[in-house]
Amino acid sequence: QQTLKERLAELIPAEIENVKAVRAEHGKKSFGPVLVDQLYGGMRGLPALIWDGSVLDPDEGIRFRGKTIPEIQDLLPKAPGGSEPLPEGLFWLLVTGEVPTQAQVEALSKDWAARAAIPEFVEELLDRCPPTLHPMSQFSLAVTALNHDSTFAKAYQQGVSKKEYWGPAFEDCMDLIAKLPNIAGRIYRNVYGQGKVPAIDPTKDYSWNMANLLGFAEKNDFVELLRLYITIHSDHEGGNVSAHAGKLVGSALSDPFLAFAASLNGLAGPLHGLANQEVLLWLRKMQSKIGENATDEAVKEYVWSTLKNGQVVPGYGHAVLRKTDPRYSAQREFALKHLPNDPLFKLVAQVFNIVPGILLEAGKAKNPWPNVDAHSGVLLTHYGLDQMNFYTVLFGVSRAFGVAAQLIWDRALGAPLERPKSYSTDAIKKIFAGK
Ligand code: FAM
Repeated sequence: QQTLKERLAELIPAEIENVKAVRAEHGKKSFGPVLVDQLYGGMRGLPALIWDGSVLDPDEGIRFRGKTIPEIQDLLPKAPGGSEPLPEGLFWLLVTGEVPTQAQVEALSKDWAARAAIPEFVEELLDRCPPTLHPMSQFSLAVTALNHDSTFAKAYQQGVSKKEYWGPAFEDCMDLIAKLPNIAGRIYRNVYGQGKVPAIDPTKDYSWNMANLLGFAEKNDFVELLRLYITIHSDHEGGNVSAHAGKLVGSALSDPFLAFAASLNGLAGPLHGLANQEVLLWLRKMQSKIGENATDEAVKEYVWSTLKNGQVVPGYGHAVLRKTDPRYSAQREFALKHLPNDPLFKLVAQVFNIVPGILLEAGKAKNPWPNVDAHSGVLLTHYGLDQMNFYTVLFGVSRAFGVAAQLIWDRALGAPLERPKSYSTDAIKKIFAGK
């Protein structure tokens, strides 16, 4: 059966023509006014990017190539005896827009297992990091160092034609995804002292190997959780910090390793991917303050104290979403199925009943509902992965799927260097004086 690269090669010419036709017909049309506030306000809602892999509806949440998370869980191939989607299938869908066969997904698992080894100097780089260096900083420096063997960088130096950029970019993206488990696993074992990094098992899927590198492969439910986790954290349309950073840096023809390292540095921010660590820290701090089985009243008071201290309630709110994140709901379903009596799950449910009302009453957050990070740490903790400073590394492993898919298509469609215009406040005053 066809490989992903062969299928992609067939799809690219038609998409190039499709974009050409859309630009010919609509290229000179306007979305409407850009408001001065958008220049100061983080470009909220500013139409500025193209990405076909996923689109985020404020009320409905994410759709991967038009499919909701429940549809993905239903449609994508699963592991033998498993019920969660295999991330290999999600990557195939993001890249091609098509649902792959079981055999195509298995071929991807094998291809990534074959590409999984990381250079010895990168292992030594990680081994030299003090355990006090945050896992995300270690992650980012190791991914940057993979530039050493970049197929794209080499091809560019050899004068590859721009029509062929997508081929070496594809190879780098496959190598990137394939090498993340060994990097993440080494960081985990170095920082948390779990000893020697096991070998990749070429007969197993990506999530099983990721779980095994963390020492949790014998917990089948954990492997199933990782399959769901990597699937739902992979992509969240093009404008979030990690997706956009990757796209921006890639637009300078920095290779996918350098581009994804930029994504990781954005994901390491507490308002973005680090929120999954912040949520657990916040829950633990709350428990140490008001006890394990606190009353609703006590929880309410604690939430208000967070806001009064000028801090955000981690795991709640979103720049685009205006409803409960379906990525939260998917995790809640998993918890109801596998760990209904977990005490931390019960606390997350209690917080879910309390926080939105308070955020609404406080009246600032445009979205008072939980996002993906409100639930993820609780699931990982249940199976024993309770080192919360590592959580965003797992988010990063997953987000590589979305960023890589986008980098491949940007090179295939000849996406140009990104260069928006900036203004000084003096200029704003001059331009709009009296208007
Ligand atoms: N707790 C307290 N205040 C919040 C809040 C929250 N959860 N969410 C928003 N606000 C505040 C926000 O700080 C802003 O206050 P100021 O005017 O004083 O700056 C006001 O409400 C309006 O903000 P907004 O327009 O509703 O949200 P933004 O689009 O500016 O920001 C988030 C979106 C996600 C950064 C924001 O909701 C937040 O800080 N949430 C907590 C951190 C978090 O969970 N981030 C993870 C997001 C997740 F999707 C991801 O990327 N992994």
